[in-house]
Amino acid sequence: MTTGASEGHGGEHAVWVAAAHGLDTMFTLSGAHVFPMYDAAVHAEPPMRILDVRHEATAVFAAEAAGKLTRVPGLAVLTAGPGVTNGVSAVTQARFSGSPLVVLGGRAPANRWGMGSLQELDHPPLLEPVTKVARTVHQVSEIAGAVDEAFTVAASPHRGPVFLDVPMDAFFDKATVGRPSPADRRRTEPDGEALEKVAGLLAGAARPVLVLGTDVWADGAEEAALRFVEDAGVPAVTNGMARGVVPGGHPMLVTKARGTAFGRSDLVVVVGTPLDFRLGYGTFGGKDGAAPARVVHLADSPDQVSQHASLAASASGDLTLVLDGLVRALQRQPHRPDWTAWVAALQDGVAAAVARDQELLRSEADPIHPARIYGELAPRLADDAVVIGDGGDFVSFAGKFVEPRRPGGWLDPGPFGCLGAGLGAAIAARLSRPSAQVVLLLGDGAAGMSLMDVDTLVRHDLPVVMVCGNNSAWGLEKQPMQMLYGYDVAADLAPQTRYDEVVRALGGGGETVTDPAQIGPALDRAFAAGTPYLVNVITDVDAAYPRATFGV
Ligand SMILES: Cc1ncc(C[n+]2csc(CCOP(=O)(O)OP(=O)(O)O)c2C)c(N)n1
Ligand SMILES: [Mg+2]
Repeated sequence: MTTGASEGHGGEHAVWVAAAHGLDTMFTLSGAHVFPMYDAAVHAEPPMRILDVRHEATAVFAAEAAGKLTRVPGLAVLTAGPGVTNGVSAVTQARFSGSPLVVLGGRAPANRWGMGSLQELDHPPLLEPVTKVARTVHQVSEIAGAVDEAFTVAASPHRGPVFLDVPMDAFFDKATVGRPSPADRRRTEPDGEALEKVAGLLAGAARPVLVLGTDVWADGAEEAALRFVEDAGVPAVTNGMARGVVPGGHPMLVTKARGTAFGRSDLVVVVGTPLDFRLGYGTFGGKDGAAPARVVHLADSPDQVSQHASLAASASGDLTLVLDGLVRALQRQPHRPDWTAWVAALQDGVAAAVARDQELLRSEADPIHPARIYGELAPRLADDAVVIGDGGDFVSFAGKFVEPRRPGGWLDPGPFGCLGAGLGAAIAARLSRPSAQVVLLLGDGAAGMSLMDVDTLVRHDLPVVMVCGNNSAWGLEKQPMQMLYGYDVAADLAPQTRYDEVVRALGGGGETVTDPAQIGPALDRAFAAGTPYLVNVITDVDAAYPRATFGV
């Protein structure tokens, strides 16, 4: 649908449409090929914020994180050639995580194509494998429609990135176009028979477990998911953006007993996340002589249902409709099994894990054990805190020790596992959740990939608390190499680098901590600082995360 017709250049068309889709910010790094986007942002009513960063990866990571947090596709604007290629890893991360994202690239002018103008690169073939759609918009008159479609496609299940580039001559050109008004979101009904079958499997299960993943949040099904957990009485494990859907401390949250839950379950129902390495490729059960578990996969769209796992049942559609439909189908089952003993056993497992964790969380070890940082941080986090992980072992410890109390506040790199997303995600979090605590957890290795964008936090007055777990190593690679070869190379970083001094040099604040008793007070100063502030905690390189899988 379109409303009214207005004259403008290509950038104006793109900005009108982005604003109509709810956008108030573009993430970018300057280049003449995309000047029309800036001119349009400056003159828009109200103006669109231009959040200019120091590396295009940060721009795209920020737009991806904005998409994850707000559930409206984020917008990154990249200049032609190296601007676009610098953004490719972050686009790929969005593809792997199903994050709604629109990337608009500049492009060398069509009227000189083939003559060797600056940065003349045909981007879509590079982007095509890592996006839902990647194409060139050739005419100024097509920009509004193409951008409207890009936002719609990026936001439709299964979500992901869309890439468009616009030749410079078309971008600067003028046309009169109607302004598209975004189509209403359509919800796909799941197949009723498929839900009946899943309900039958649940009614016949003795030890069911529910797994909730990122798409539960992305699809807006967090309330339905909690209703399902509470009405059906199925214990749940959460991962990705679904962490917090079942709040930390909730009696049905058994993430801390996931080894027993997955190992002894006879029916695992996985919702909104792929059956990948994080979930043992969809093989569960078999612990202590138990039979293999049956597996049900519920996804936001048919192409997300696992092709490799052997499934007892599956369904796809809008995840609220799926989960509410399942509650009703379960109510129609003649027998509802009694899962009390199973749930109680898992709750005992959770209580035992919580008790075991206490020792590490309070560790007085010197050098500092990374767990102690979370012993200090977790009690200081408000319910609406946004916690971002960018690193190896340091972030794995966070996954173990930080249990969010609300959904949509946990940002990890997802299955693509790309280091360097941290500063971009922190920028987006600060903008999307203006009054919430924003905490960025950085491995020292990861910190090196995006720390220069503290400059962006400072220039745009975006206070963020950064905590660097500084073990002077690429820890998550050092330990496996030791295990495999008995030695390691390319794994050590300079000892005790003062990343806090880097932040201070860029206009923020920070301090280095070597005494476990000083972590808490340093965090209090960081939260009170009102500026970007990095607490650089020197940790024990030998305190490796106890890992069951390396993801292959
Ligand atoms: C872009 C990118 N490069 C390399 C890797 C491989 N990798 C995964 S974890 C890791 C080590 C991270 O080190 P650090 O951030 O210091 O965290 P630590 O494990 O030491 O706590 C590396 C190099 C990756 N995941 N992403
Ligand atoms: Mg490290």
